[in-house]
Amino acid sequence: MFAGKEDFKKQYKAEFMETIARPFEECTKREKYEVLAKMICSRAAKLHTETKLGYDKRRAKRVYYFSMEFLLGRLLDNYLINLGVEDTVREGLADLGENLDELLSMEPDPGLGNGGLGRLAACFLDSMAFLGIAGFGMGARYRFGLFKQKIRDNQQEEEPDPWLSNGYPWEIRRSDCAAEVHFGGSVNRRYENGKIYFDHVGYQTVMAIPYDVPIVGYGGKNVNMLRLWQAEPAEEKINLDAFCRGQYSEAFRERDEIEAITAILYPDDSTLAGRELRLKQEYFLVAAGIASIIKNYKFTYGADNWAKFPEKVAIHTNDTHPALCVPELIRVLLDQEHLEWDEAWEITVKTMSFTNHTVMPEALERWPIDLMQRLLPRVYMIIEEIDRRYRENFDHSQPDCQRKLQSTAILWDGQVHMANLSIIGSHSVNGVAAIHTEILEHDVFKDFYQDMPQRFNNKTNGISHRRFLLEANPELGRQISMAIGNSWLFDTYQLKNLLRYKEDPDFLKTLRKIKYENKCRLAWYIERENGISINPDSIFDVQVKRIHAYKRQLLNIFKVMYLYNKIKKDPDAEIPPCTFIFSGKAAQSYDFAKEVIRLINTVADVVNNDASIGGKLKVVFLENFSVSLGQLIYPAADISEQISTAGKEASGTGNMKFMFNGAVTLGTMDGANVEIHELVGKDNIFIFGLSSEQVEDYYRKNNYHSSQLCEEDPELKEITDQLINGFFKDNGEEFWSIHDALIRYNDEYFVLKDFRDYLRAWQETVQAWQETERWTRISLTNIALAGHFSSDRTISQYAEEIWHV
Ligand code: 26V
Repeated sequence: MFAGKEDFKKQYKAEFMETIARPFEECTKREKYEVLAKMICSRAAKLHTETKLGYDKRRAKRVYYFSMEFLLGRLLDNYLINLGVEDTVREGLADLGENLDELLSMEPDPGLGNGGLGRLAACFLDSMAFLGIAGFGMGARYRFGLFKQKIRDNQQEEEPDPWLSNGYPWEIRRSDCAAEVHFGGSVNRRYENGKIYFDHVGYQTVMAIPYDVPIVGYGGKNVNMLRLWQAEPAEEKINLDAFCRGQYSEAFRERDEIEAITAILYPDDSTLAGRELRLKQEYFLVAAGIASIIKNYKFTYGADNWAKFPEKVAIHTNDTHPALCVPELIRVLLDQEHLEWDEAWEITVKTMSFTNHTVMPEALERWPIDLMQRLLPRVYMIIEEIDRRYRENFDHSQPDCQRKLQSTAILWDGQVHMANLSIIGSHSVNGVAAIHTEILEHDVFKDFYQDMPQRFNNKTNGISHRRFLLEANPELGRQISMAIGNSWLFDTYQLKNLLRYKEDPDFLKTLRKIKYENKCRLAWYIERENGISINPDSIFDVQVKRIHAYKRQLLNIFKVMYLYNKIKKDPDAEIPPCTFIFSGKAAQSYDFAKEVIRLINTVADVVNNDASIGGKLKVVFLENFSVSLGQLIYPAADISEQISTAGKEASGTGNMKFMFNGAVTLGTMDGANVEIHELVGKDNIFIFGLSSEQVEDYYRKNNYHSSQLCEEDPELKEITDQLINGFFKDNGEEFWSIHDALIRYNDEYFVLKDFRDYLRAWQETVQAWQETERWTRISLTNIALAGHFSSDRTISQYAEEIWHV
């Protein structure tokens, strides 16, 4: 790419006159970033053309990964690393008097996702590109990403995130690949030559314009594409009459309505409000994506070669959000390509696969039938037919058949059950961690599992170690490579060779030094952002993720309240200096989660400003969590808090990001924690709390009584009382809703029940931390065994066992 730093400098400087017609010296830092990014993007796009030629030549099977969310994070540093030119560019820039890190920080972090599901999709793209799989992302180009979180008066406030306002250098608009999407209208049946045809008429046409973002694989050999679709009017829709009457909003109404489809990411990952716009978004992505797949397929394999389709195309749906791929593909095969139902159905099921990411019933998608019918009349007809055939083949003689039909049918109670549609319409259904898949098989989807066990499988999540270790923690990356060579970058299992250094005091010391420096880096950030001064020698105890009742940030802050109360009573209590770090967003309408944020910040105010505790405890809530903020936080953590109620967290991926960076897990037997525990063994992780079986047992038998438990435990009682007894009076309202959830509504997530065991495990963790050598060995063991949680491993399994590529 660059023959050396001189060559880079020459090309880079020439680029300025090309793109902004001003010399390097006269440009702002943002412009310097933009020119550099644009330059790397166009090189990457060229490499993509070569990659694609290779795929075409090989007639490689294509994988299309449909997701309503892709949380890419910043790309420039990642791509410089993947292309192997980071040092060249850094040195070249230094010669020009510029600092690469400063330019990197100019890049917007596109928040096109809510959390784990969206980031997983981005890690998968990275791994597919690295592994040379012809994998393409299909997503939406939201004009506003997930809201910007501001903390004011201890509370979350939401502000829009217009991430595109300065342009985005990584995208290439492809008007030539536009697709049409049809909404509304009605369907006419027509009988011709002994065949029934369905004509969709009177619809509104929306244009889908793709913006392609190159996905550069590590090593720079493969460059794939993420295709982000934007909604636009078919023709410039302006009502001139209204305009002339001065009624401007009316004049632009239809255009605005269409553009609204990709205006904002749906920011609630806890409940489906059943909003029409969200359904429009889902179908928009699906219809545009399927159209482009079909076009590409016909171009390569001809217009009547459909039987081969599942051999050459795999379509994967990231949760049920793109579940309409099933009826949409059938619709195209029937109405456009004139296949018979049986053939279209077989092709579709063989092509489609589906991942479930949650067992929380309120997050399982269901759409009102009347809405679906009005918005997507033809697609709905097909769903109805799938449901009819499913019921026709259903064995009505089996025991319990009515209940079973109710739990598996697509149409029930006036709603379309999207998970059931996905399962019936796919050849593979997977969960994202072993325990999660077990729960799907034996609980959530047990009736399906009974009938078609072969359809179910597990694919434990993974993360991009190149972003979350090599890029986020370059010094650790360097030391690992110096110790064991750099093969771990493409084969993460090689990290286990680090175990050889377990008894090497120098290496352990180096690890401590790296951690210390990362903690200093985060401490500076905290000082700058929150004005709180942090002791880098304190324990960094970190919980960063979306705020949800089941993730139990509440349990964590109760621990802080407990410690505070303890020090207040006994100033000599033996507690090492601790910094409790929280970060994460709550959905706008999730009142409970927002109260938890307010509680954390209120406790922080009290604790941080109480001189009498001698700075032993500090509590920090970092606003506006994002991929890039995560990259700063994970490398600095000592303790990784993974404390969800057992059975509720499908996998978690933050747990893996911490692990790669040598943080030690304090967690429940939930999600992928179970597999971390299995790998590192009980001496290298701190486990507490009810098991998922115990949790289920309490629900079933209804024999947990939180208020009684609270009465019996004076220290716990003190904490719950502090929520409402004026303890925080100077800091605003009492926390009645939290108190109610715990006491009146019987603590659905077992915060009080797990509290004592959590404290016990935390104390053991802190004890281990104080034994410096032992702790560093635990940390090293975690890094050494993290290799299993690379998304390269996950994607290899998807490729082999689901997509057959
Ligand atoms: C849910 C919903 C439901 C209403 C419609 C909009 C919407 C958007 C996002 C979501 C989130 C789906 C669930 C999710 O993010 N699950 C997380 O997936 C991670 C990757 O597999 C996994 O590690 C986490 O445990 C799981 O909570």
